[in-house]
Amino acid sequence: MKKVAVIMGSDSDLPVVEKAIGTLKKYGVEYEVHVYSAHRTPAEAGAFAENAVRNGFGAIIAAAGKAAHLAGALAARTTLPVIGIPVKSSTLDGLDALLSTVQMPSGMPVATVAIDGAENAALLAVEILAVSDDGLREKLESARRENTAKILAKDAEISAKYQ
Ligand code: RP5
Repeated sequence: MKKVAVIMGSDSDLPVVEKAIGTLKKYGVEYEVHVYSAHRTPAEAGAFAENAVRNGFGAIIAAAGKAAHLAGALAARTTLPVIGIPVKSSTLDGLDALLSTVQMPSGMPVATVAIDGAENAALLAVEILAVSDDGLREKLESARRENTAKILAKDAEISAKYQ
């Protein structure tokens, strides 16, 4: 199975990124975690992306806040799918990071999740790997069934309460 790379722009992003790591763990996906910044360590970030296919990765998750160019900078150097997590790490509540991550030019896609949406970023990475991995697909389908059952149980409880 291919690995997932989890890259964050600063160690201050870790509390958000940990949710993605936890989800990858839950699905038994191999991953590597790094701190590389588009601005502070551009050479290292670029080299990681350029070597990612050769190093066995199938998707890259990139989390950054403020002027969040990390996901785009990685996407510019690889044809692997890149998933951007805009991190709420500034006085602008993450809107700055959301716009910096999502507004990519044509030809250079980044799949952007919600502000601090680390769990969905990991699930999207798992779904990408599951395209060629039936075991992983079955795990995703089973989790969807569990979620459905949980919501329907809440529906039954709340609708009974207000009858
Ligand atoms: C971004 O700037 C990082 O991704 C982080 O979200 C934000 C603040 O970084 P620190 O100043 O906390 O290192 O590049």
